[in-house]
Amino acid sequence: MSTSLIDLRSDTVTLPSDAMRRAMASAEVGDDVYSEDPTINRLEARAAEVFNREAAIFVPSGTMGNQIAIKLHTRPGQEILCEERGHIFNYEMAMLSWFSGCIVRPIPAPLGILSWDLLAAKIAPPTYYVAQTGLISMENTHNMAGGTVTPTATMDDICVRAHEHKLPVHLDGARVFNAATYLNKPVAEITRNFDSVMFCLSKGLGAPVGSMLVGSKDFIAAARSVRKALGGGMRQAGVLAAAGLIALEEGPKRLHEDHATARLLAEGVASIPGITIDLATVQTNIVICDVSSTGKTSTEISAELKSAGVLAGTVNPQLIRFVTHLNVSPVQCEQALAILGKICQSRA
Ligand code: TLP
Repeated sequence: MSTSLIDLRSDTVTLPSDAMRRAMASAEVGDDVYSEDPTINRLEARAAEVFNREAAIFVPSGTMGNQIAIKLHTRPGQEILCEERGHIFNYEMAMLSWFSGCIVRPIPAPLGILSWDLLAAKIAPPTYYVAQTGLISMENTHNMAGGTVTPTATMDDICVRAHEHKLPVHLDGARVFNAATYLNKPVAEITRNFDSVMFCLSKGLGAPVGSMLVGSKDFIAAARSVRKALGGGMRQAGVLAAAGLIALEEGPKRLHEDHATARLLAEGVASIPGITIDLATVQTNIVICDVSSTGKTSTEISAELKSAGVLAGTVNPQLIRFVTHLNVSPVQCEQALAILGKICQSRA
């Protein structure tokens, strides 16, 4: 058995390829706060083209991309509708309250997949004494629902109907290329009706740093100001954009491999006594399973996995998360499964 670490905590752990490192070393750079970094300008133009939008902006992280969008779409005192396990609500340090002065009205949805009916029931009535709904934010794939994919027709329906209600819709598309791979459609098609889309270069696509926010020319011009206010003006960051360009071109082509590895892992996990998993949730590169019937908590199991060289994430005391990516092979997943099987056999 291999003694090297098998890191299944997240696809954020991916390491830049040799091609990325070479491109980074030779990247042409300039001061991006003056919009003079040619590599960043190329990346932004290419992202806008891939998403069939007017413009795009490079941001240091997915969190910053989401929070810039939220700031621009809302006013203080408004509510944001999102799925209850959404990243913007649970993992972005309450920045939507802190920075934008909004609160979330969380909505539970089966498999994390919202529908217009679920959302419509939570839109605030237009009375002067309740906080008004300012934004709908969707997540595709849905991370904490297990990487599930919202179908294109559902996303289109939500966006069109939200617009009829004069509500903007933002997409947290941190893993939107995984959704596009699952749906076998271009990202431009599956995101066409959103007012803004954030996607990460630094997850399954393999770049070391960076995310993009795409939208209209005016929206992205305003985003440039908010990014600067947040300290996200990164100067000669073309060294990062050079890797981002490779991630954008090459990354999506191999995501089906991560999905196949996740399926292998999920099926193996499903056969371990004491672990339960709904295989229907395993659509992309995330595997979330319930370990409560093993007699151990997810923290205990993850600590035992770690001492055997396997890194996994815990969602809560019952749930463990494994994420597949370009730096983990099917063989390593088989090894991780064998280790997990042994840990679950030895009851606490
Ligand atoms: N997700 C991370 C953790 O923060 C949970 C992970 O390991 O999955 N939207 C979604 C849907 C995300 O999953 C993440 C990161 C972000 C936004 C934020 O991206 P970063 O980490 O670049 O700020």
